[in-house]
Amino acid sequence: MLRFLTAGESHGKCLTVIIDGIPSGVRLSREDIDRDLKRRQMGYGRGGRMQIECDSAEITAGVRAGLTLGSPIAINIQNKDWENWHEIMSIELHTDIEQKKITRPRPGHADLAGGIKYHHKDLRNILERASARETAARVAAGAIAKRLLEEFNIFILSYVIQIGDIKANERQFQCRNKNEFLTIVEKLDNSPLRCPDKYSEDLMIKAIETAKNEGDSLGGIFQVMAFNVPIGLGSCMHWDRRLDARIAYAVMSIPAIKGVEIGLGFDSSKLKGSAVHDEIFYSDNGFYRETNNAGGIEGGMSNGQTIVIKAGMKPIPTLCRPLRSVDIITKEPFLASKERSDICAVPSAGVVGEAVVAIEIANAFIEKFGGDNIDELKDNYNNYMVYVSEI
Ligand code: EPS
Repeated sequence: MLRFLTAGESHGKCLTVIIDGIPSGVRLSREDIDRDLKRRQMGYGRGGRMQIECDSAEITAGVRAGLTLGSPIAINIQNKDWENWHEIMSIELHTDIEQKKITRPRPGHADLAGGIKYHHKDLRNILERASARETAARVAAGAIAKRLLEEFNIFILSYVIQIGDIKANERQFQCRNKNEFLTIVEKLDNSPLRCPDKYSEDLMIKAIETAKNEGDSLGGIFQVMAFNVPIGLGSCMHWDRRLDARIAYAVMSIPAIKGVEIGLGFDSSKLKGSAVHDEIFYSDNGFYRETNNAGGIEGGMSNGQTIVIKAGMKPIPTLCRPLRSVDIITKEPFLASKERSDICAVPSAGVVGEAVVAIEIANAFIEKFGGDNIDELKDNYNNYMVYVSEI
């Protein structure tokens, strides 16, 4: 079983992630992880913090001579901004801390519920961990899962399809091999919002500019696609083994995500069955479909088609424009506002989406094909693929 845990506060010294269950013998370098950490930091609409940070993964365990050992892999990602916060975030009691207490919860954030739940009178004790900074650690874990999946020609990418109410034109991609994948990703990463529709992207940028000038923020929708996933990952036998449920859980756990769809998603509920279900055909190459409304998953199992996931992100709750709230100590009303904030982080959330989907697919893959070592996993996978091709 693949599992991981993250630790770290947004302005603490570093983020830490431990990922367990990766078989031995997988080629892994710091660059494999840093590439995705950098991609998560990009995107038009990020605030001042992204100019401070330059995320990089220090691998401290689980890898030797460029290969995974089969032991837990541990990674640290330094928070450069910690230099500016080390007194406030000090592990030991610091005299200043009382004066710098945060007692004013921001609407839409974890501040109020977390403060009450954990008995904190200083809301910094909540917001530091609830911060989306934590997703850098998940991206590091996801990069390792992606590295494993790449050994089996499985590739995962994401792009932005909506910012606020501006929708991009539908675009589908094909990634049959690593070259095709790299070409598409490079193109997406070189565009400011990681959106393949240039015309809509310009409108989206203008909408972000307007939101910025108004002290406001914007959400949106990103799409994640997983290519070449073999048929039969996940299971119809138990609720908690269904691949769509596991993916939805993981994507929903990304901060600010409010909705997840697989394939046609909510739209399928408006259509007749004959318009929704992907008819089955057979040729010399085996079974095939002409449509992919199911988004690559039927009965909780991958069906061999591209897995397609959409996630809706709410607007970032930290605003420059004041919102009404109440001080938790004095109970006085006040206007919650902040000078430094991201305006829109949907492109970054897409990269986090890739990571969590990669982890879920890698987990289901390991579950199906087992193996403590990559060669064992490959043998099991290859035998199964021979069986599939002979049906
Ligand atoms: C975040 C607030 C901002 C974001 C941060 C998430 O940070 P700060 O409060 O330091 O300005 O930039 O995101 C990251 C640091 C990151 O790496 O994504 C929040 O409150 O969730």
